[in-house]
Amino acid sequence: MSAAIAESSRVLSSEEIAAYNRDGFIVARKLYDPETMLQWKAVLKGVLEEEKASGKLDARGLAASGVRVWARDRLHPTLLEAMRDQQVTPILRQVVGPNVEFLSGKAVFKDNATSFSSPWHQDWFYWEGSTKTSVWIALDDATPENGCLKFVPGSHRRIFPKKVVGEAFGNRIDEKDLEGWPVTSVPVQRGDCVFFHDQAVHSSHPNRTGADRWSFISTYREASVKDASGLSQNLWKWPLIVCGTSVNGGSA
Ligand SMILES: O=C(O)CCC(=O)C(=O)O
Repeated sequence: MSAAIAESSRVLSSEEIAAYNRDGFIVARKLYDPETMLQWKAVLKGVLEEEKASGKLDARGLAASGVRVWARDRLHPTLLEAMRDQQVTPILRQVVGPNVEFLSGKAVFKDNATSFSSPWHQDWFYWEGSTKTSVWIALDDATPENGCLKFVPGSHRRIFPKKVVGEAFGNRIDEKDLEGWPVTSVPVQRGDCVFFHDQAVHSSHPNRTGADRWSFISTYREASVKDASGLSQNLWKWPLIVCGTSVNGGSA
């Protein structure tokens, strides 16, 4: 382990790494403390309010989609610094590799106005190119009642047929293509993190409670692999190096 990483940092056990490789996802429990998660959520709410007030964001569109993405150049400094902090970096080294770069972060919020269930999909549909790894950070407790994630374990080893529809989460997988596959709901508590492969098929439950279910999803890749992803040309022009070196123009 690098000298820069505190000895108390959490790492995955060999069993957890084996589970990640087998299933395409793993939950790291209590990676962050609940107070920090409430601070991040307050920061994100503040940013979204500012963006709405300044006219940068259409409030109705935002409420309808429940999603907002920021690349490195637009992400709030508190969140940007956290994208390579001592909680997440040791596990990224384990599941991504020795060279890691951060690409973008996304707030996904369900509340009393926005209760959607995300449809089945592989994130890879949106960007293609080299393998990406995302971290779904629970800013609130998430359960089957309020919209936790669901995964299809082992689905990350193949690309499923893509069905394109003209609405939010437009790249989807038809339910019939998942017949016979197992489905696992993944309830988490505030501060837990779900690390997942970009081919891991996932969706989420609707929020039936009216209470907040906020999450923040950060996305990374192995920076030593040249990536031909379409998003590299626009959204991901300036990756942030988490550790190691980048062949994709990433910088510290
Ligand atoms: O947080 C959710 O409800 C699901 C988000 C999701 O599937 C995604 O952003 O890829």
